[in-house]
Formats: sequence, C-alpha cells, structure tokens
Amino acid sequence: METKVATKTISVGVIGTGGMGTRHAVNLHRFICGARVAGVYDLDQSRAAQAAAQCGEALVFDDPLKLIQDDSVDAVLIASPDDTHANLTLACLETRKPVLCEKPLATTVEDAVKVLEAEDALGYKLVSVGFMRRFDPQHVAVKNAALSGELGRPLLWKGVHRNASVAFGITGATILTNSAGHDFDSARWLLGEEVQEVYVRGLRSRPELHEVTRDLLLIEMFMSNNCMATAEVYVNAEYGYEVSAELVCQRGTVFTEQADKALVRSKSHRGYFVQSDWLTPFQDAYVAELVDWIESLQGGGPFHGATTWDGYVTMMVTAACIQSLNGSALVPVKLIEKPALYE
Ligand code: ISE
Repeated sequence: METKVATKTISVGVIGTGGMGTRHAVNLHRFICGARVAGVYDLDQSRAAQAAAQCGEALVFDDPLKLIQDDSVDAVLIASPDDTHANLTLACLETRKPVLCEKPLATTVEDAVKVLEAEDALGYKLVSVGFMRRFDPQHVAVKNAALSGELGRPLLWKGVHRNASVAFGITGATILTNSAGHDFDSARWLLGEEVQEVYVRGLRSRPELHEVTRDLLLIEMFMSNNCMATAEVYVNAEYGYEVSAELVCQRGTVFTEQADKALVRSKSHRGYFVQSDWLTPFQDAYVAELVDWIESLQGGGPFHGATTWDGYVTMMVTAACIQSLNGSALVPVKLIEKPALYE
C-alpha cells in the first residue's frame, strides 16, 4: 500500500513589498502549494498592508528583524533595496532560517564574503539567490540544448538586456550591480564556466542625462576553458523591456526564443508587443523558482538555483566590471578557493 508522507506547509515572511516583493508574496499565496505568506515587512507600512491584504492572513511587521525572528516564520524572502540584502541574509543565518534573497546578494565584495563565510561556518546551505533566469523556460531550453551535446562545446555567450527606463542620474556602477548581475550569472550558468577577466565600456545615451550617467554598457568577459561572453546592457531603451541570450557552440547556436507573444497587426505594422518591465516576461520563472525553493525546504532535494557562492562570484565580477568601466582596461577576477560546501 502506498503511504503518503504529510509535507509541512512552509510559512514565509517577505521583506520588502515593492513591485518585486509584492509579486513574490502574491505568487506564493496564489500559486505555491505547500507555502503560505505568514508576514510581510516594508519600510512603507501602508505598502506592506496592501501586500498583506492580497495574501490571506499575513501579518504586517514593523521591523524586518522581528519578522526574521518570529516563531511563525519558517523561511524568509528578501526583496528590499539592494544594499539591505547582505545584513538581512546574515540575520537569517544567525536565526538558522532558510532565505531566498533577491539579487544582488550584496552590494560590496566585503559583504558578499561575510555571507559566504557565515554560511560556510554553519556547514549547511540556508541561502538561495534569486537569479530567476535559471528557471525561465526559454533559458532552460537553451541550457538543455547545450547539455544535449548536439551542438558541440559552447564557446560564446551573447546577451542583450534592456530596461525601458531607469532613475535619472544612474551610474554605471549601479547598473552593473542591479541589472548586469543577471547577465554575469546567465553567462556562467549557460556556459558552465567561470569569469576570469572583464573589459567594460559605457556611454551616456542622451546629452540631457546627468553627466555621470552611463546607461549603455558593453561588457566582455573572458571565461575559463577558453570561452567568451559579451553583453549589451542598455537601461534607457525606451521601447520596453527585453532580455535575450544566445550560445554560440562549435556546431550550431541556440537562442532564447520568445514563446508567449501574439502577432499583432495594427497601424501599418505587424509585430509583437514588448512589455515595459520584467514582472510579466519572467512570471513563469518567478513561480518555478518559488516551487523549487519551497520543495527544497520540504525536503524534496536541493534548491536548483543560485547559491551564496554564485552571489559572491557575481559580486566579484561586478566589482571588476566597475573597475574596468572606471578606466582600467582588462581587469582580472580573482576568486577565493571555492569552499567544499558549494562543490
Ligand atoms: C531589476 O532589478 C531586475 O531584477 C530585472 O530582472 C532586471 O532586468 C532589471 O534590469 C533590474 O533593474
């Protein structure tokens, strides 16, 4: 006779209820069987209350540390501003609570190392990092095509990453930290290689933008095993949001095809609508990421997404890219030895 083992419902606390955090909270509430939103926190308490109202019985906390420590919270999802991620993740490690931290894991190399060392000292993994492209069906199809071996060895990763617009006066450093981290992770994951050297150039797309603005970046990465990667990251593309990745392999190429588009004919034009932000194009990826995370917490095996190690490496590549953009030509990425925990 088949016996069914009851799986525990995981009560998640969500920190940060802006667009991304609210999307995660609502996805958890609506689509993830085996999870509930126990509580939410946001500096803007009315925004937190609005998110809670969409998630059943979620409590509104007035302090993120209280949420992390509360007995009703089994696991934490961090989607607050980038520069709060590392400390909140460290607080989760201190209370031994699993955490899915939105990218970037940290905004400085020092902070990324602190998280890595804290988790390594624990001796088991509690941290997952939200590089959701690893769960995006189009990116997964590219990965599977590469793994099939039919195309030969992957040699070059080519990425395009465009936002419709960003805050006035954005610097290259901010774009590299907030946006391009996805591209670093995508290149590493799809090629299965590590970044060894980077070269970055950037420009200001319009004279009316603040002088410090570098909103169009060209990034070249020289990878282990004689592979290369190149990304265009343009965050004021105006027409909409788009991400693509192509792998050039020895005997063919594979590209992320947009699967979910309706062909539109209108005003002497035939084509596809482009979304204005990432929440809709990557909705399936966000849900798949949550399913995998919650299943891993219920004992269904390891999380298949990015780890603290990936968060650390991304920060190292980011720091090297900032240095290259600011004047040094080719900058090496010198990683510490990978702790056995992440092998
Ligand atoms: C944003 O924070 C994201 O995570 C999006 O996925 C990315 O494409 C965008 O550039 C970032 O600003």
